[in-house]
Amino acid sequence: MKTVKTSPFTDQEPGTSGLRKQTKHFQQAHYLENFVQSIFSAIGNTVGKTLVLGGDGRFFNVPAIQTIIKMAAANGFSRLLIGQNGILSTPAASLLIRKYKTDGGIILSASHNPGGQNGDFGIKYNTPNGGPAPEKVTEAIYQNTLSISEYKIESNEDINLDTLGQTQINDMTVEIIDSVSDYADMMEDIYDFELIKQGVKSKTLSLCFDAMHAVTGPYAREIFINRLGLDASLVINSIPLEDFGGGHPDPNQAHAEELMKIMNSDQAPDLGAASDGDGDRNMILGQNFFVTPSDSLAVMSANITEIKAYKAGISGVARSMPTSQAVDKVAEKLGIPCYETPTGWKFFGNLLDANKIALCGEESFGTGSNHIREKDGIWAVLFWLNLLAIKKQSVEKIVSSHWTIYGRHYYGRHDYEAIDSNSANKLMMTLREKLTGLISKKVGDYTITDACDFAYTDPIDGSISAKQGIIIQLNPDARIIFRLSGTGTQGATLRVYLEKYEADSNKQSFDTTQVLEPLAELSKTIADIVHFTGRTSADVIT
Ligand code: VG1
Ligand code: CO
Repeated sequence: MKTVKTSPFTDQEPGTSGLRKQTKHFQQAHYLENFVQSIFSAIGNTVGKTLVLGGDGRFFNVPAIQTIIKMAAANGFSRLLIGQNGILSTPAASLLIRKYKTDGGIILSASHNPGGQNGDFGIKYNTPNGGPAPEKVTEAIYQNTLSISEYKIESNEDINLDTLGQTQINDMTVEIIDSVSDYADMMEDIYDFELIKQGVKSKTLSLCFDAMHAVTGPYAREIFINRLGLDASLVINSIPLEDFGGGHPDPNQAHAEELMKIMNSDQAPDLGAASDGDGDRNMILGQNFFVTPSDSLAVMSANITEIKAYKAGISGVARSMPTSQAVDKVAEKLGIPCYETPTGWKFFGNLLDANKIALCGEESFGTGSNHIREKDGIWAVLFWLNLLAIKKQSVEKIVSSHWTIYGRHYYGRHDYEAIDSNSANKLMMTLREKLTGLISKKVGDYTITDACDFAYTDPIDGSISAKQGIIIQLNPDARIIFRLSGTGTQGATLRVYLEKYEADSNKQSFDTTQVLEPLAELSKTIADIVHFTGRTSADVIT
């Protein structure tokens, strides 16, 4: 065992979902090691403890795992559960932590960020409940990174990650486990696989799933092809590649091109779906029809008791603040609470653990339930498959009927990417300063009824998270939200979220871009976007 002298890096503060940097940045000497030792120090007394370990298969995944194995051995861990070939989707890792009751897990992923030598890499620590470390833990890790002076590492040979089985390093057992089977079994417990299989056999149910060359490929092949009998040729891009085939593994209409083409063609299957780098996001499509993630959450909530695992009903729901308020309407009708949390899955953990909620989601293509403590891409796709098998209606029909009952929330997120960090901070600061002055102002066809900076008090542990995004509430019912991304690695990304409610069923099938155009213009004026960013329009609209 070696103790290696090191000195702090000042840029290891975890963001919305772990520490993310350009891969090359991660590869510099001691960078990964410092952060891992800081996680271990935050866990405290690591002797005898156990961890789940795996990643989304991107470039640097395997070398990072080898390093972490050596460090875990040197820090006295008793057991590591590692996905075969180092592969674990984020939801699968969350499940394994819970199922095998480990002291948490380390997931190597930069999620939807591109991978490869010139892409991004990331690392996150999940706590024993299977969920992303809450802010008090990430803050402790960050503080440790600022004072670290040494780390411990074993000098053993690399472990073979390809073969299932156990290896011993001193007192630590390294167990290579099947990455997929526990997860696939759990999906069978939640959903009615028999019913879906009948639909597939009778050719009344079909799916195209795009794994985007990322981690969900093996999961999708096992579940959709082997267990459900779906058409193998429609599970596309299902071999995980270190650079995701040069693509951007973010399941949205802009990045899942191949899938969009199939779903907008005459031969489109009933359901189209995609997931991201680490398998926690999902995009849901019908034939020539896009379901916004916010609507998907609302439709799931409204139909939750149709699904085997939730037939007794659910205690409550939650959404992140910028997510549209479609789910609120459903909760109101069901008579259950709807919580509004800051962006990032870590804020749902306490609510799920305390059984205040059983279903939650984010506008950024994330939905999940109390089955694990992460958002879950394939789980969401199966939810829709199961729902289609029950309702025997098209995706579009299900969603438009939903709107007739609850009203439609037109929704769009406008991202200004890789802008100068100082200018982005100035934009937010300037906006914050003028908030109170905005109230009651008439802007275009709207009146500003409220303007505030979102702060969240966790109802379970009372912890406070301030400055989570600026909300401009408008009358007639619409919202504009401004916040800076916490997952990017180059400059800053400004996210502008636009939402407009329409109760009139005669006005629910308009084009989203057109409906939101006036709000997009307003957002530029309110935040002086052109002045601060030098951009006249957003780079990506989802
Ligand atoms: C983004 C999304 C957020 C999501 C986070 C992690 O964060 O907006 O909703 O939880 O990514 O998702 P930000 O700070 O860039 O807006 V993933 O799939 O990276 O684990
Ligand atoms: Co992800």
